Amino acid sequence: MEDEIAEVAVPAHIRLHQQKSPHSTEQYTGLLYDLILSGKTISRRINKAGLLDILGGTGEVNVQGENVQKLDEIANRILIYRMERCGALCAMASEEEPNFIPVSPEFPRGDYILIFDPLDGSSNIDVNINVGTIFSILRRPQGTSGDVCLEDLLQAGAQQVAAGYILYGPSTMLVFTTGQGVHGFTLDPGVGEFLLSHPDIRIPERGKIYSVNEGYSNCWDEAARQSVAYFKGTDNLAQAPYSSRYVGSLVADFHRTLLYGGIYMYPPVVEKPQGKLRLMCEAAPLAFLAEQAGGLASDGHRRIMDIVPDQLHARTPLFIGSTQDVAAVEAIYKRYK
Ligand code: P6P
Repeated sequence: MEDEIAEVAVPAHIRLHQQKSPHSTEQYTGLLYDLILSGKTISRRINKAGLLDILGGTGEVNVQGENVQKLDEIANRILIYRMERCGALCAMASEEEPNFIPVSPEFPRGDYILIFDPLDGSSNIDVNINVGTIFSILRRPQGTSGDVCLEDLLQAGAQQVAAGYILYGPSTMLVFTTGQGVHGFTLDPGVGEFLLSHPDIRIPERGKIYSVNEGYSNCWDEAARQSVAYFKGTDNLAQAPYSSRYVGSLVADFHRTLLYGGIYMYPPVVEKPQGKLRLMCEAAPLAFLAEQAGGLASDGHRRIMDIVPDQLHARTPLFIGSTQDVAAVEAIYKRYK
């Protein structure tokens, strides 16, 4: 059976699962194909980065106020160039770009909107730690046509038609959902295809690992402090302290949480009451995956998928992972409401 699973590439898997999805259009399948091709191209550039002069920063600062790493910019350019030609999109938005990108009329356009973080965790690039591309796919609102306006992009995560990430690490993995469960594919460089390696991923109801940057604990609100104390103590459902793991790349920390269970937390801090992570290109796509795998994603009070962004680069606190672990945090936040 193992060999049979390993031979299922993404196109065959999409055809199999898309039959049940309202988005089984050729446009949509083409969108996923070009997104996957972009991931393979980025993976090849990352694997060669140590040999070519593309490590390090460009000296520029992005819209988030973060230093732009060369591979950040390369990944951003690869995705924008390829995806504006895929024929399925009317607009895109990148974590690296201040404004959304309408697809030029010179290219075939479609009904989908792609939101992405081209290379999440980029501060880890120079020390060879996992980084990843996170993507979210929306449809343009029913009844709209022609040029896209910003309001067409500002949709709650519950409106996503697909979401996923490509994790560049010891192996390159694609994990995505189209609303029919969560499936993981591992890139076979010899074949040049992502092959099904993790069918129907389910996140354990409760884990044994918590993931948070405790360096900011003096800046957290009391609810965040109590939440972390819950996982470090014995008064939790496991009746034992959880292990602490924090890579500093959201995609890597989330991928571990998805497979092993537990919780990833990025609480608000005094100077960032909305937290650091972006709602549309980080929290919402991962929330879609978490829920499709049987987990939860919350800002402490609300389901991430219910939050309607008020701006393209809206930020949100994030508590995501096993149902029982996220529910425990929400119960603590309820006490401090
Ligand atoms: P901190 C990377 O910049 C990122 O957006 C996520 O990948 C990561 O989880 C987080 O920031 C790390 O932030 O404040 O702990 O360094």
